[in-house]
Amino acid sequence: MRRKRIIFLLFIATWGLLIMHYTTLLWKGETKKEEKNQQKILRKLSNLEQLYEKHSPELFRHLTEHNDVIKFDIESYIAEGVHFADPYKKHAFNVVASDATSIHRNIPDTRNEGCQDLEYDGDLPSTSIIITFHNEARSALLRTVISVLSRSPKELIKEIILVDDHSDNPLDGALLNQLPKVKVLRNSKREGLIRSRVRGADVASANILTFLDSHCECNKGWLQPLLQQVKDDPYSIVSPVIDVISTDSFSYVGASSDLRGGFDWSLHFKWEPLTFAQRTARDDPTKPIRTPMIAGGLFAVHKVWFNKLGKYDTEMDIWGGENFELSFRTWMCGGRLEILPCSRVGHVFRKRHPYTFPEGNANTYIKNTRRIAEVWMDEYKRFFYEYRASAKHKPYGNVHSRKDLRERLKCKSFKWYLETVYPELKFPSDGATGYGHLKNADSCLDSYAKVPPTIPLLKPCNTLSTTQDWLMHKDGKISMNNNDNMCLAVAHIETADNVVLQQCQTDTTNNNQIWLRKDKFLVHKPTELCLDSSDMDKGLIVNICSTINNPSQSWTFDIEIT
Ligand code: LR7
Ligand code: MN
Repeated sequence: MRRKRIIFLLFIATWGLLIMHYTTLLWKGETKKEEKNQQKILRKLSNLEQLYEKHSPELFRHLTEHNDVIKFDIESYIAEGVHFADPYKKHAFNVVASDATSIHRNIPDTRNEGCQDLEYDGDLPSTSIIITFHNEARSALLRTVISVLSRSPKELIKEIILVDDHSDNPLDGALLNQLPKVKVLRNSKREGLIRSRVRGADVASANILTFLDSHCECNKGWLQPLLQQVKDDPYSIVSPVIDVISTDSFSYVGASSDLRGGFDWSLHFKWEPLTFAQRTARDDPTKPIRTPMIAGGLFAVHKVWFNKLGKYDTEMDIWGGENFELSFRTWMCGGRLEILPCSRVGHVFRKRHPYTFPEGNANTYIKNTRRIAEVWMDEYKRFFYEYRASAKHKPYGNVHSRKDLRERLKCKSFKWYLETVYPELKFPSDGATGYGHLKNADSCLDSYAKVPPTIPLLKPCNTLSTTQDWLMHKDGKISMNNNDNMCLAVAHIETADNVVLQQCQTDTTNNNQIWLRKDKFLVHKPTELCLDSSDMDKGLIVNICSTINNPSQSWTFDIEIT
């Protein structure tokens, strides 16, 4: 019995010893692993510290002052991004080159020399940086954020808001939460850059919002000019000069600062060189350049003004057009757009969209641009539809709330914008000098019947009617714009009676269809009589031109090009 007990006790003791032994071993192993990890992290940290100290004492100071030093493992963050055999496939730029390019490198200071002497207020307001992204290359996204941190005075960056527009990998954004000042929001579904920016702007806590694309690199001193200008003129929306980061090599190249933003009638943005006159009028190359349009991705704006102006049209999807909408709205509703030559930010300009458009690329662009044309371009939208005939039949949703906004802000007309802000925009070169309704008092000339000779009538103006759409050509003919090839003429020149519509003639010796514009009069060339609506029981007539301002002889087209 005793022996049995002893054996049992020995058995228990052996087990105990064994368990103790293995626990120690396990514990040791764990600590080893832990130690290894620590060492790995330390190695990385010291690498990073060295890297920062060497390349960017400024950034290093910035990050260490922040206390949450460099807990961020840049190498693994980038390495764990998605990589395809073709380096251009996923991002439409060379991601291998981006990955191989230091996250914080020296780039040329591309500013005009005069910029270095400029001084800024010591109490500039701070800003919230808003960057939206969808499947951005990790190295490009990180470089954007690091360049903001390292090349901006610390106190001027309130926060960096990253809006992850439902990227495939939520970690692309989430991991960046560890960086100083960074806050990451993620959309639960793909919204597109417009709604994403509004989401970012709505949570921003600084008084000034600064938007950037997710593949940028802020250059030395980029922020102060933007903040100073918005501080001095809170109604201005300001952009940096956008330098070029090569899609192939990722080298950083300075762009010309003698450019401003413009567009064509199909609503495509383009850079335009300043005219000779504009350049010579600029005595100081560091001064802001007024621009009819901004490229759209990189700009600073006072938050109150951004909100009052109506943020963005959040019914626009994915990509495109929002910069037109913002630019027209800003100018027409009392603001200004400027490019500041002393602020420089690099951007990777791509040749194609690397992401999908759930409704199709063309449909989305047409929907977005139609919304702009319908809300902001007044009678000039006809030129947009002339250039994009297919747009006329594409759905664009409901624009009531944007029209209400325009009403509420008492915005000026598109005509004002063209005349005052963008007189350089050429009209379509179809040789017409007058377009649209031909108005007399409150009525509009209407050609209803189609069989010649037709007597045109005056009817209530109707914006949808194709029988009220006229063209006055350079040669003096006034024709219907519905391809019927019908021209205004006097029925019998000898008796100078009714005005009718006839088949347009190419015979240049016959000038019965030729009208001359004299102030508000339309003078029939051969008879020198004026188009007159004083006796509409009879129909439209020509009559002796009055010397006083006679309403029945006063005619206006929607658009007149002089
Ligand atoms: O669905 C999307 N969700 C997003 O968050 C699609 C895009 N995005 C992000 C994207 O990751 C990027 O950060 O939105 C930003 C802009 O998209 P890009 O880079 O594909 O656009 P872009 O540089 O080709 O286009 C220019 O025009 C756009 C019109 O909608 C926007 O205004 C962009 O911000 C704008 N970029 C610039 O102004 C930089 C200079 C380019 C020029 C000229
Ligand atoms: Mn971009």
